[in-house]
Amino acid sequence: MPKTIITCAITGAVHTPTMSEHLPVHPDTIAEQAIAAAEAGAAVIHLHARNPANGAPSVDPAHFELFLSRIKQATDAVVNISTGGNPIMTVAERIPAALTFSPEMCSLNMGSMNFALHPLADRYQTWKEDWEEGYIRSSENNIFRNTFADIRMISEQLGGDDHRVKFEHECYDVGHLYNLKFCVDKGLFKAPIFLQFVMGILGGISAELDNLMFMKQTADKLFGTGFQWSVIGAGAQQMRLASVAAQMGGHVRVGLEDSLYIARGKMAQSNAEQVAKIRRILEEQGNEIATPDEARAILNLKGPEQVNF
Ligand code: KMH
Ligand code: ZN
Repeated sequence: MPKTIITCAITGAVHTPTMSEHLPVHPDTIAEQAIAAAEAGAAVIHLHARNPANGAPSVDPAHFELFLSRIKQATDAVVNISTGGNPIMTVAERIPAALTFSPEMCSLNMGSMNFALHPLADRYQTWKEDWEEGYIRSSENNIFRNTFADIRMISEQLGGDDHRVKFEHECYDVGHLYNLKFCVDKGLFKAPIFLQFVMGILGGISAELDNLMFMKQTADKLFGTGFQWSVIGAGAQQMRLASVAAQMGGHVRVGLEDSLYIARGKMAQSNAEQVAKIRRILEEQGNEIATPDEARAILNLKGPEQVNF
């Protein structure tokens, strides 16, 4: 069994300040929670930025700059910058931070979808910030745009010799695996490709074990041995899907981007708390946790000395 890479997604663009006081939305808390998550065992830190003034999702390189070098100085974790950024923006708007900082990894979303968060809005009567309710409700009618041309553009701009970024291919449904297969056959991405099965987002496949099996079987059929894979169980299924994925030879992603909870009905106090929990579960079931350098070897990353922050 290969070692298991724990990715921790620190803040994302799904949850808003009202939803949890523990969600880091300020550069200081993003940095502190990222460093603590790495110390708890996360080899990869997946990062979005927030506007420090109001906690809104931001793709501004100036907002990333406020925490990237702090994280790099304090940990040897692999930094992964999101190119999903904010589901209401185009790809061209979402990639300047990745182009500026040239990280070892970036996310790459493998299809267009109605990335729907609107059912969350009915849980809250009042909101801390005035952007939150409209942002969440408007997702009912929003297409998160990731066309084949967008995907090719990201691969050319970030995957080529200038940046040599390794992608976390976010696949929200089985069709996204076929989109990726098409791109691999066109020569856009080289093995080992790194698949992230994103399960439990409304608009994509649900977070059920039989769907996890189907995603894995389809990946095996399409990519043979030329891939590594990981799973996000968004919301309540986070720990369950992660522990099963690791038993199947997959890697795992946790973090407050994907779930605000540590157990049924209990809010997580931090990203590190989720990392520590999945680490305990995995070690109990016999998985060994990959260090950042072991993750670099498994995923064939360019190395921390090649980034621009
Ligand atoms: N928020 C996750 C469900 C990205 O950053 O590119 C998907 C995500 C997208 O992580
Ligand atoms: Zn993300």
